[in-house]
Amino acid sequence: SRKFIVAGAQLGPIARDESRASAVARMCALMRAAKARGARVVVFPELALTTFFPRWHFTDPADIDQWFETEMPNADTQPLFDLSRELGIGFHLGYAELTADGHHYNTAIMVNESGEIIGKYRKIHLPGHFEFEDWRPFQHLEKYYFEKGDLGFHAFHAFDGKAGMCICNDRRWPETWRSLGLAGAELVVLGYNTPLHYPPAPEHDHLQYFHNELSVQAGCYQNGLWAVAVAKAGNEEGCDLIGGSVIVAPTGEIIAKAQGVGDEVITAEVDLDRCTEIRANIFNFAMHREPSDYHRITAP
Ligand code: CDT
Repeated sequence: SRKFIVAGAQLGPIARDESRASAVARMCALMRAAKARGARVVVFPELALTTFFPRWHFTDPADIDQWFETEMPNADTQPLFDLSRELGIGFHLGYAELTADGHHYNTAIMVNESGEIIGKYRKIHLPGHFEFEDWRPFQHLEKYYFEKGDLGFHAFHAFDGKAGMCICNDRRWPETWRSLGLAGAELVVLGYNTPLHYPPAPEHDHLQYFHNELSVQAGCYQNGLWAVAVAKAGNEEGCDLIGGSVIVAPTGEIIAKAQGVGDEVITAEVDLDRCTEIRANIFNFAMHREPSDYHRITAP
């Protein structure tokens, strides 16, 4: 068997004026707590270094780029990489990436137990809207700030198995999970910033936690893989973000769940060999998938 302990490190709110150094110090404390519980890898949320800035409309390029990282690691995040190497624990981190040639992405990386980056993903399903909309109590301008990710969905060798990544809104799309499942991912990690209030359809507000679990549990079961899904949670600058970080088994069962909306570590033992229970049986892709009838899924 390939058993090890995974951790999710949910973050409570990060204030607009909170420094990256402060957020990183909080994450280092959570990394130590995860290691103390025996974790081999700890998963941090989407855009974990700053407040969720797409809730505001910035127009000056300098005001926009202040939220982005031009290097990874950099001076602010180096302590995470150093602690990873010192403790021998991997981590997953979401951040806003500005490339040398001027592209803006909502990005996540996977780092191994030696503090080395072994995988990178750029968010493909960007939710929200392209322009400022004055009727909203807060903005969700991901389509304005970020370009669609250009790295695709893929799985890479990590932790004696194959891991994959997606980010927040990606988890709601079955195509994300199936793409990662077909790539052979056995463990999918993701972070999210999900407002409790959804202004275009407020009648769904009470379903936000349910839809988070529904999406992750279905993705795991239908593809026979493990997932760690981790929130940035709590009341951030007047906007409530859901918590509910979960670790989910290939059976679709939730095996660990955060209790609050603050900084909190959850852990569970995963056995990557258990993916076979699903993949060799009900979702044996080679035997039972019928892609010749799925053409609408990839048609534009
Ligand atoms: N960060 C992110 O993708 N959040 C969205 C919010 C809903 S769409 C405005 C999500 O899918 O959780």
